[in-house]
Amino acid sequence: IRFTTAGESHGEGLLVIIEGIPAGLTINSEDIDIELARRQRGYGRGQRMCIETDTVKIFSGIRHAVSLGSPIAMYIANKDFRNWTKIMSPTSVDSEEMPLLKPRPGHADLPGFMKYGVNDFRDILERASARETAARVAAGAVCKALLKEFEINIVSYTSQIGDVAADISSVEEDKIWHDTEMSYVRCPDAKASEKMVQLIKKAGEKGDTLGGKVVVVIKNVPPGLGSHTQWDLKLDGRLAQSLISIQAVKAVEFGAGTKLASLFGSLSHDEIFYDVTRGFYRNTNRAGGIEGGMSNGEPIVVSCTMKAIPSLANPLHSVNLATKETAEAEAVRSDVCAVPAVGVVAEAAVVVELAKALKEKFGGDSLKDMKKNVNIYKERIKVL
Ligand code: EPS
Repeated sequence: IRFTTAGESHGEGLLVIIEGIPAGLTINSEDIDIELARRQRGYGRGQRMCIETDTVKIFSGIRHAVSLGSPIAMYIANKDFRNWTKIMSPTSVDSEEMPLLKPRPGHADLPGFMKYGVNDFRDILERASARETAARVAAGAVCKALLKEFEINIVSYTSQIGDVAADISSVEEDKIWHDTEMSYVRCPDAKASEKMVQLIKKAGEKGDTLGGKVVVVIKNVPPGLGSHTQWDLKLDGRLAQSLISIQAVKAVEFGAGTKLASLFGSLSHDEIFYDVTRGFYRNTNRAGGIEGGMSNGEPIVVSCTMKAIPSLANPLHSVNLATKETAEAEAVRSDVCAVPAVGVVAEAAVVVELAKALKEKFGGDSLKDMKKNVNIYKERIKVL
């Protein structure tokens, strides 16, 4: 399974092609749209989200809501394009737009300007924009449908925004999902959620932005996805690559993550137990469900840290690329905080990588074959 995206933030739209999805999988465009809508929500999102109502148009690979095994191509229109037809025209037109020349620290503006030899860093920011994550979420929705067939469930929640951290120890496990989706910031701790909203409000009033942290939890992943045999086959390495490539994500942690630096070995690992009905199990999950680059059957728990968005209404110090004079960075429209959206994007990143690993292990051009193979494997593991 592999996918590729195309599209600029203010161009006509976003395209995504995902290949390798087995035939026979039920995929409804409404389910993809639900994921796209989840990505658009969250307190702190900018005006752009009031313009867009992201929906997917399926071009190929699906017939009568069932996958054909051929490449699935999907399109998400940018409604805002109607306001940018000249600026983003693919043909040569007279545009009176001034070039963007005052790069935002933390964005792709300056390195992209130097690397590509452009005269206007709009040529860079259009593709660097997190708008591209809508296409990734569409690909993720297809993979989510695949994982659902194997009863692999995925949830995510916001665990921190700025200096406000959530405490979910008192939230009942089966309520986490409901409470997360009800919260304006996708945080299941109601008190922290309210504080996060207030903090985002304050940051917005000051022309500032905020980052934070999200946690993704995937349950019922069969053991043995990924492999210890080669560096680029390790499941944690692959998930980390996929997650860190999300715009503004600066750190990825599995299980106890950076806390492990200060713990003795006796408190760092998950002791192994066995029960005839449960099979092998652990009472802790410091490894976050992955050992030796392979899923171990415990829930996969991975968190992502997102930096504060670098488009500040109250801009940072910069330099005019044409005159080399001191300047304030361009103040372009953006979000104050997009951490709630990152949770949804991170889910997509994780499910695509898990779907790939699942197909590698169990093969199958058709869902039927894949299911058969998974069942045979599960039987073998049971009687190990
Ligand atoms: C985004 C669309 C963008 C930004 C944001 C994410 O729309 P616009 O630039 O028209 O406001 O709101 O992009 C960034 C945070 C960024 O740094 O580029 C979206 O659809 O998620």
